[in-house]
Amino acid sequence: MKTKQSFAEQNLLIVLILFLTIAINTNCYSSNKANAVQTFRTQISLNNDWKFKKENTQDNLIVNLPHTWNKVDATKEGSEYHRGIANYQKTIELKKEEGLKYFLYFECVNQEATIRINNDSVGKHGCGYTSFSLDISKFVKGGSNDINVKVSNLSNDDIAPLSMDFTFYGGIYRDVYLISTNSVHFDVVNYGANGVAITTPRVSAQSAEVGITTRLMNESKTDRKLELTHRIINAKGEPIQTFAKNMTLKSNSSVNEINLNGEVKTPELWSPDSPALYTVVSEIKDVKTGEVLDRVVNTIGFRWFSMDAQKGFFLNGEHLKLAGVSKHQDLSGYGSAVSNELLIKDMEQIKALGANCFRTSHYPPDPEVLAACDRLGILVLEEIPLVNSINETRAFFDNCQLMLKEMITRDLNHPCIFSWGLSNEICIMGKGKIGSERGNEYDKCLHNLISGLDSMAKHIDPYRLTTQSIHYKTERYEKSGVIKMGDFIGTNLYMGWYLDVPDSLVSNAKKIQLLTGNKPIVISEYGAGADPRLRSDNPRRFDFSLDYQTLAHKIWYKYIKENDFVSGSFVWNFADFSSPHRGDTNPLINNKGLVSYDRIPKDAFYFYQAALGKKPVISIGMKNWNLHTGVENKPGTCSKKIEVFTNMPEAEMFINGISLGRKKVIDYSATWEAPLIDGKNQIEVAGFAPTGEVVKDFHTLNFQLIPADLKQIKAGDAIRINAGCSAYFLDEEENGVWLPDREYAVGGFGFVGGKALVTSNNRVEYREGIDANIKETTKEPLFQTQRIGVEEFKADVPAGQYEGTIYVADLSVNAESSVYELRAKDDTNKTNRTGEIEFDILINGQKMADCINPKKLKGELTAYEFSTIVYTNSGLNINFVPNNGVVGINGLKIKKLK
Ligand code: GCB
Repeated sequence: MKTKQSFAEQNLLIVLILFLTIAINTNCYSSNKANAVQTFRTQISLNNDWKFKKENTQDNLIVNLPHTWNKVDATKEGSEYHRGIANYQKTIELKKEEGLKYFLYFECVNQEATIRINNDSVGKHGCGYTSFSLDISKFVKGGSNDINVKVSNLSNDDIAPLSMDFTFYGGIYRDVYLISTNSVHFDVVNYGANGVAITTPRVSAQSAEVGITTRLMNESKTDRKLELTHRIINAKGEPIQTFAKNMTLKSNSSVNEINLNGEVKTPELWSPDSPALYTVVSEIKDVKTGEVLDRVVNTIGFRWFSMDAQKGFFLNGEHLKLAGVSKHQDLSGYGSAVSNELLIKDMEQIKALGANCFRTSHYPPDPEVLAACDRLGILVLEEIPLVNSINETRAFFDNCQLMLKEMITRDLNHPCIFSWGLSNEICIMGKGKIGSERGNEYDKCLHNLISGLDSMAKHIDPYRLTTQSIHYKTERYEKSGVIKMGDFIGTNLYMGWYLDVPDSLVSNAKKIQLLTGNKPIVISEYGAGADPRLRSDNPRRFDFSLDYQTLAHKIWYKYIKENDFVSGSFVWNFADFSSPHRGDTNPLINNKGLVSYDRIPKDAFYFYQAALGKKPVISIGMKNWNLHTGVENKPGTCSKKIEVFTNMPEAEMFINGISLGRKKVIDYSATWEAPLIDGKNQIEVAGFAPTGEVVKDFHTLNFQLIPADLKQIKAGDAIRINAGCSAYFLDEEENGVWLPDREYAVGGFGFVGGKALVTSNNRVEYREGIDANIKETTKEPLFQTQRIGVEEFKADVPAGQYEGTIYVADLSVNAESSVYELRAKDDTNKTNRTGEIEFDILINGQKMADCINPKKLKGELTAYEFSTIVYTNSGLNINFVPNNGVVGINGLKIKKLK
């Protein structure tokens, strides 16, 4: 059972009584506590014990919220995740009391919710990311009440987003509450807000203007003389200012808006370094009886900001480079149904990264996330889920406006928010050719929609900046005029990933800025995919190695930092997330995160921590791998580059207690060639501040040293080669690391003949292997790459018994291309593809396998392994003899058994 923070801050007695009531009968939501008549609101979690049933299925489950029905199938290969309809049902017991009001508050349901109580239709909501409340007073009765929520995550042409590069999880995936209030109360059914809207129109170090708009209702049978008060309380719990007003509210009146303004002298300012917060306790009192009838609590903060096209962002009059990340809500093992505690943990990890800013891509987050940003000191750009394209209908327009209104109304009071995002890459999938009659018609609609949203945002909240995030192909934004809308522009730039080189990121941002009429600009997305299982000694674009991701971020960040016209930047993405159309190396996962789907930091995380962090820090980059391998290149050791990230000017590395020397740290990084021995290696690094402060990091790396002279290979040793791939692949299932592809050299091992299968499209001219998920394996990086035209594999091993395993998959088909167009259509260089293949295998001249045809044996894009045991007096020669096509091998392992 969960309670909200605002609730906890309310009358302690009521809280205790409530807990007692709940403890005695968890299903009884009573308004008549210990014979005391309830005077003001209660907010009770309804998260537990919902009966859940997917339409047209037999399963009847009991679930707790947050819940999504796509927790498992979103990342399960081989079938589409379920988009459909499901029902949630819950019975609550209520001692309905005359004069009390009852509401249901849904933090979020994706995407359409139809609510019935005791079989009466109560209401509907159609946006998967905003909160809403319903007045259920006239639908509930004393005794048992049946709440039914029908949920659909089917696509609906009237509701944004129409397409997306993320999973569209179905379910009630955020909290649900039952709120009861006195008949005189703050408005509850107010776009997810609590009836008290607080703005700080002008703030300086000397004073802060505060404007409070309150929505009050008297739904009682008599006119009431009331006192409205708002007490502002500082962090020490001291009231520093009270705004009050007496009024008479007519009986059964609808919403009354009361505006009060005032001033707070010498406010403690809110900033990422010092997120000073104040509490506003708002109460309605009956003047006659002195009884408090309703109370809500809000958090506010005082800060001011501005943005300049050349000089960047300023907070409280000081320059602040916005350095942030974007993030989706989902988490490995939970889908989108993530508890408040884990959502807050994410925000704490973002703070620990050193970020001062967060873009809530591509939709409003859970309210607890924003509360955490207020507390932690993280500025927020919050956006609606208007992504990729629009529909030119009234219903679609209305829905976009509703989403924007719900987002701003609910979240207006948060000091962390500095900007409202109106859309993301809205021209990536327009209708009609640009400039054609159809194109112009579409662009006109687009223009009207975005400019309407912009005006609406400014009307509801004149004190925040509006923005949009646009992609690099600007023609349609220019043609439609959308590029000039909003107070500043966000640009999603993937120079160095989908196209071009990392060095051109910022120059492209400049080009886009000029097209906006010189608006302030942020880089709202930039990033590179990285599979936590891949490392490369020679990183290159689209190899999905951790090393390329780090390399690119180092370059991107350097340019961003040096250029003041870039007000800020948001790494895409803080964490890996599920995306149903992705065929990257982690299937159905967009792996551009600085941390993995289960939040393990990648090397680039440590780089940013060093670059952004204010406290002295040092981290060994390789520490998310505790296993590595390599071939001996000096007697008894293999030297490997180990990179360290630190904000100290100098650092020193020790391997197994021996110093590798001090180095100057350049751009937060220093690299040593570390001689690694077979078995455990103790890595120690120390960073030295000029003040004498020393920071350290340690890591134990288990290293499998492959002898240069293979004659020294021992029983139990295995050699694994990831054919056609230049990266090392950490295979946790095998507790081993696959070596990059290699040519045979006398005394050693490797392939003879052939080359890596390389595909290309109009964005990426060189991608080893293919962009497709491979079935029946967890070794995707092994099976996605292939060496084609292979004749032979040779290993100069000593006499003994060996197991040889050959890994193949039919890669002759093109992967289904994503509806998400950032990854351009696959235009593979067909001459480089193997087509259907069939071959025999001979080991040391003896036929071991006939007619290996992966397509026939397993089907397209499916893993196939062939294993055999042989004895040799000396050396292994594995020959691949084609019967049909060109032989393609994805991996090869030899293991000395005896
Ligand atoms: C983008 C989109 C984002 C995608 C990202 C990517 O530009 O705004 O939704 O996930 O690119 O990884 O391709």
